[in-house]
Amino acid sequence: MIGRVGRGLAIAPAFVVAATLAACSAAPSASLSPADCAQADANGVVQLTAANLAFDASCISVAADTAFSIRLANNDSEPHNVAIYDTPDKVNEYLRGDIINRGETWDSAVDPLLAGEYYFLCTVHPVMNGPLFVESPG
Ligand SMILES: [Cu+2]
Repeated sequence: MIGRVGRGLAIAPAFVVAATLAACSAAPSASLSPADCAQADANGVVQLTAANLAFDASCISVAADTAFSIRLANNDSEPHNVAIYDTPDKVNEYLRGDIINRGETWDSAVDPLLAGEYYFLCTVHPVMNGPLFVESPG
C-alpha cells in the first residue's frame, strides 16, 4: 500500500511539466504595432469611423509633444463618441468628445501629449476601445 502511494507521487511532477508545456504552446494574442494604427494625416487629423459598434481602427498612433485632432464619423445606427484617458481606469481624461448620431462628424483638437501609451474608447460603448500610442520621434 505504501509503495503504490509513493509511485503515484513520483508520477505527479511529470504531469505538471506536461501541463506547463501545453500552456506555453498556446498561440499568443495578436499584438498591435503602431504602424498598423490610425495615424494623423498631413494636417494632423486622425480619422476614425464608427460602424457596427466598432471603430475602424483598433489603435491610434501619434507623435509626442504634438497637437493633433480627431475626426470621428458615425456611420452607425448607434450614437458614439471618442474619449482619451491615461488608462482603462480613466484616472486622467485628455479628451471627451460629444456623442454624435449617424451621419454626423465630430472634430476636436487634442493638446500635445507626453510619450507613452494611453487609452481611447467610446464612453457609450466601452467595449469600443484601444491603445493610443504617443511616440517620440525615432
Ligand atoms: Cu459607441
